[in-house]
Amino acid sequence: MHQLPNLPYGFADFEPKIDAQTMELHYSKHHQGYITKLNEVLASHPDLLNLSIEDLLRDLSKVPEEIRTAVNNFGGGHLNHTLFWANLTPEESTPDSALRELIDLNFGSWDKFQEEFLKAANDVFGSGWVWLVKDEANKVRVIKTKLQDNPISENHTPLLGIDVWEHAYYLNYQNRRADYLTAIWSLIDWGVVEKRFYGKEGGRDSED
Ligand code: MN3
Repeated sequence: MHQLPNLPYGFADFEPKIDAQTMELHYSKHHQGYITKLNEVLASHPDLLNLSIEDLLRDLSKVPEEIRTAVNNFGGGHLNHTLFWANLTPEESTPDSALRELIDLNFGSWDKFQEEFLKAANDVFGSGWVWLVKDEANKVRVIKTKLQDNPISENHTPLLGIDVWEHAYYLNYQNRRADYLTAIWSLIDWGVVEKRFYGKEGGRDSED
């Protein structure tokens, strides 16, 4: 059975940038909702319940066609949010020199990276995510995904994922997605991004 990961901070720890009510609803209703539905879908396929969420989504062709869309939506919702919570920290976080070098190499400069990332996040039409990923050639780049698709299904390693569904910001920011993005940019745990690049941290969910 898939379960909510524990959060290493409290719901109110990002106030006033992200309000406690949004955090609580997002975690205990939205994320839990994806997990509940994923477990319901997998109940009829016990062999698949033994796979980690990453393994399920990495190769969706292993998932029977009649539940593939549901596994992608609910499983993606589970993995995306698991990665997202771990990407955030109430502590001060600055990218260290190795990560900065990597970004400079791939984007030209940190400012260009930030600009490209935030533009992509603003440009997501409707519900989706923006990501910094490592591709198969070990390059990092910014991509957008629709709904709850996860980059792992396209052979990309997600390093940083930001939720731009309205439920992530609407209570506090209404239609002002750009303001939410400015706020959340200041809450990113760059150490986690770097660990994921080097394969030291997977954002794996807790399993029974
Ligand atoms: Mn969400």
